[in-house]
Amino acid sequence: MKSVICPYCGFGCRLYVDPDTLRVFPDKHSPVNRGKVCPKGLRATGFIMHPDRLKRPLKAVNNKFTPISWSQAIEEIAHKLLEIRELYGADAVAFMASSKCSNEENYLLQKIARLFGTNNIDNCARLCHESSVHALKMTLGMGIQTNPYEDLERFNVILIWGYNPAETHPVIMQYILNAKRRGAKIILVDVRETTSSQWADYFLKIKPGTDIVLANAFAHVIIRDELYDEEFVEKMTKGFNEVKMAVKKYTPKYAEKIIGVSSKLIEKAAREFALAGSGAIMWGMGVTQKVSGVDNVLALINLALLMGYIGEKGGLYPMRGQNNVQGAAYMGALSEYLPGYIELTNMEFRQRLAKLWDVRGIPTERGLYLTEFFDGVESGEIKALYIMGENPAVSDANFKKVRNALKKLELLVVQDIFPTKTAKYAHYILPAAAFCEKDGSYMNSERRIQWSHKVCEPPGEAKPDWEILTMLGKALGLPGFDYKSVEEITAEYFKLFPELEERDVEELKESIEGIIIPKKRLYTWSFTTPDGKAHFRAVEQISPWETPDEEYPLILVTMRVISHYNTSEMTLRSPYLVKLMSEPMAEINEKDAQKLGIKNGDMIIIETRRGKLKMKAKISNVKEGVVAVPFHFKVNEITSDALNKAGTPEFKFSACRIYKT
Ligand SMILES: Nc1nc2c(c(=O)[nH]1)N[C@H]1C(S)=C(S)[C@@H](COP(=O)(O)OP(=O)(O)OC[C@H]3O[C@@H](n4cnc5c(=O)[nH]c(N)nc54)[C@H](O)[C@@H]3O)O[C@H]1N2
Ligand SMILES: Nc1nc2c(c(=O)[nH]1)N[C@H]1C(S)=C(S)[C@@H](COP(=O)(O)OP(=O)(O)OC[C@H]3O[C@@H](n4cnc5c(=O)[nH]c(N)nc54)[C@H](O)[C@@H]3O)O[C@H]1N2
Ligand code: SF4
Ligand SMILES: [Mo]
Repeated sequence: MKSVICPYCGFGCRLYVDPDTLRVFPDKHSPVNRGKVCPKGLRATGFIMHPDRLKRPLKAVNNKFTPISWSQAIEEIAHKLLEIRELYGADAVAFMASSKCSNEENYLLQKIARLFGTNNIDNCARLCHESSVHALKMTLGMGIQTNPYEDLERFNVILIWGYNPAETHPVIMQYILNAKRRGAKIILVDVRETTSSQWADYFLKIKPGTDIVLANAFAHVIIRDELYDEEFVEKMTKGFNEVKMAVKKYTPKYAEKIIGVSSKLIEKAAREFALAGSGAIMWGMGVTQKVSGVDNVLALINLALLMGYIGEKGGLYPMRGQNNVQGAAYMGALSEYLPGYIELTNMEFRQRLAKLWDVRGIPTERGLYLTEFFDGVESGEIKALYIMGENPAVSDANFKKVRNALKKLELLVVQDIFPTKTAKYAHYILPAAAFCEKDGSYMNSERRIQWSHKVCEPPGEAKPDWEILTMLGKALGLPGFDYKSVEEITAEYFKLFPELEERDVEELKESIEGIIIPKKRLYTWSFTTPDGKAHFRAVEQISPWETPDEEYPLILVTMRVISHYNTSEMTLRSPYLVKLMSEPMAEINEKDAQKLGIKNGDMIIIETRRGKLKMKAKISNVKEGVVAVPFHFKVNEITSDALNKAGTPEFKFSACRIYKT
């Protein structure tokens, strides 16, 4: 049996796959999943044999997809890309990398983009935790999770905010529940009761978008009652006084009116957090997918800094979503950073890259964010889009706008394992090998690089993404695209990072532990900001883009369920998982349902300023005024596409109305 890394979430479970039956078994020796697996992981190979798998390169001819040879497809794509560069410049082309693909594959695609001459390279981190990256970088120095999962078991309080791990990273629950068994307290903040909230000692069900008010109220209590770690604040941080002034008005009584949670519960939870002595803060999309996303994260970081819950005494856990979203970003598949989150203008690193890549220059201007690509098409700035393993026609906000833009492109290439909703608009579709059909390395949320081994052959003529990109790089005439094996690419990216420079690829392949970079636990002594201090940032409440009004009085919130995964291209083709949920339902509060005469199971229309969707209603314990819909199907037809400072859409707040059909 060969071991692979689970192709779903960013927790990074190691699984064994039987090559004959494709049955999956969790790895007992993995320090990550420790013998556990969730329902998706257990059926990780469920979609591999699906008849829809792409098997040959296809070209759109007279509105029909016609098979074409690999050599012809690559030659024609390269020719068109070069022609567009000649006519409009390199920035007329944009590339979407894939959080589903390996480090090597993401490294190659960003290398292609930058050697081609553009920083228009991005991945779905933009739709996800880029707000966390920006906030962590400006306060602590690095935009990454600070501590390993194992630390969760020794902290005395775990604050879980806008994050539902029991559905989205199920196996991490064993760490959280081990902590709870040991006596740690769990404080959970969400806008609805969730599978995770059943484990909370303190559950604060707030109104959507009021997170800063609550976090500032916590800070108010901590400062008012002098519970903060004076020594840590004095020696290790800057900006405390600004926060002290800013949170003065956020008394628990003031917060109660805005967030809809009693001041007593706010007081109790804040004191529990502060008096614990050590603690983790874990957060997810309820925090980041807001126009206030970056500031929401800053407000949470302030709480950790007040208590010194960082390094040994605590950790910040922006739990990464996709199996390799951390790796894609670390490999440089972001339009504002080079590999290792290095600034585009960092001369020393640019020289290192140029030497390794044997080129003179790399573009310095920030590229467009993935979420700006489509406006770029609309304005005529972007003419070609190369998409590897990403499905924006479903995953991006207000997807009618996205689909209109896709239609306008002079060249759209989609490299995927399935004919996705995005592929419908493609000029060329390239068939890729799936996770267990190729070798490569992946990085999980705790920054652990792990090797995933090839178990079986890809279907038909499908090829590993790194092979496809090697052919493309060569056809574009870029230097250094002679890779004969994936290991050669691993060895190349190892050279970019000081912690990996001396490491051996073979050693990584054999290792069950993998390698954590830059190190297991960050900030035990100092911070990586220019002055070595952590920086508080005072933040004020920011209103959502669309506030509810008479016409659209309710709030549409989107979220995930355990059995489906993102745009569900994989899970809807996995027979067992489809059985668990084949259609979405809209969760509404009992009081709202009564007012509107809606009963459990009734068909309703959800309408926003962008359109309507029909689905069944499910009466549940969501906050009054909230309509909560799983995002895996079609909800982005009607979501708000307002962006925050980090380029992330406000997927979790659209004004809406509902009525019975
Ligand atoms: N089963 C499954 N697992 C997955 C995925 C999947 O699609 N399916 N996707 C993966 C990916 S890419 C990611 S990024 C992660 C995401 O993992 P999570 O962050 O856990 O994902 P969500 O369910 O989108 O959002 C978390 C919670 O935010 C809450 N929320 C909404 N609005 C607000 C608000 O204003 N304030 C607060 N405090 N909470 C709010 C929602 O009710 C929801 O319970 O999951 C990963 N794991
Ligand atoms: N309303 C709403 N919208 C959201 C969110 C939300 O919470 N609410 N969450 C956002 C978040 S956090 C994220 S991360 C995005 C996710 O958005 P996407 O990344 O667009 O979603 P996925 O469904 O994960 O798409 C991955 C694609 O990769 C393909 N694939 C799988 N394996 C391989 C491979 O080995 N090679 C290649 N080439 N392709 C492969 C799959 O078939 C699939 O088409 O969605 C965002 N959209
Ligand atoms: S927790 Fe995540 S990585 Fe582990 S088996 Fe489930 S989906 Fe896969
Ligand atoms: Mo994500």
